[in-house]
Amino acid sequence: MQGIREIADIVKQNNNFVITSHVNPDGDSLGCELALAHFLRKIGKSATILNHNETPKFYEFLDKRNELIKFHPDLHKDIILNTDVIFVVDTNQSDRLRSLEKPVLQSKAIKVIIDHHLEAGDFADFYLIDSEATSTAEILYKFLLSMDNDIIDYDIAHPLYTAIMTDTGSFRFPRTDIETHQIIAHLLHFGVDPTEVYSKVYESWTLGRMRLLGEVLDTAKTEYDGKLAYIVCSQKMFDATGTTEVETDNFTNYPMSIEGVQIGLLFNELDDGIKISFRSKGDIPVNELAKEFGGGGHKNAAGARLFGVKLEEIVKEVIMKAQKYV
Ligand SMILES: [Mn+2]
Repeated sequence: MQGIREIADIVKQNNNFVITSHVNPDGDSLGCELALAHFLRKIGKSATILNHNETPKFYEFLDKRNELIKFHPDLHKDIILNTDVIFVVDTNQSDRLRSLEKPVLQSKAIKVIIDHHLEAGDFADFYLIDSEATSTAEILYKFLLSMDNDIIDYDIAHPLYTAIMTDTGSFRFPRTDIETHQIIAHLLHFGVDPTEVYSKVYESWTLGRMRLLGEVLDTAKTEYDGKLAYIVCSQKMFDATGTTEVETDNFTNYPMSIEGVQIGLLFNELDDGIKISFRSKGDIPVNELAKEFGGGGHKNAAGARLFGVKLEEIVKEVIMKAQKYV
């Protein structure tokens, strides 16, 4: 991987590190933050993790030492401005840092991105990107081993395992391969318990989330001879079930599980706009479709956010434009 040596030197030559990731953090972003912070402390550095959002409930088990800190400008802005290095993991777009974007861009710290998404933005100094990797965690794993072959322990393996498990949909998404399983096998050597991790992430639903899923599935429709399926989640449903957007994590898998579906869509109506999640099978570049709405992502998984638009109208428009992809 390009950049691996330069970034290793940056780690060796500096002492204070801030680690952050994208809005609405997921298993990959949180797992990478914690693994990287633990690694840095293990080699004698100081590391602070700052996130735009609070940690979702079902990922709190990863954070036994309360290291995942919700960013407050008054309390934490100076940490970002005065640190030596800022690591941004699992995104390469500065606007996805939300409330951290401004201080990160203002900071004179060396900015390093570790990520597996396409079309990197250009706000950082160094990039460690592999868009073929299942997860940022896979890239981070290789980076950590390149620095020290013996560095991995339970506290690094546990969040990395969680990150890879969640970003591969429990080891079934297309880019899961021999190497992924080899990395997982290695991580299991350090005492990670697959049953525990799966149960903490996927079997810790609230009743509200279950009811939200029920309401969302009720909206399922297909188009184009069953090749496209979509579901819609409205603000009313969030209110009625006492849930928030984070709890729609993985809902996109449901339209994809209808036989014959090649494109699956989830429309989320949020306070300030509409979030669309795009999924596809095989060679359908759903990131191109996302791009038509100002979004982006991977070939088989992408997203877009639109502001100042009506839910019903945007649903119609996306489905119309999806026709040439099915
Ligand atoms: Mn990821």
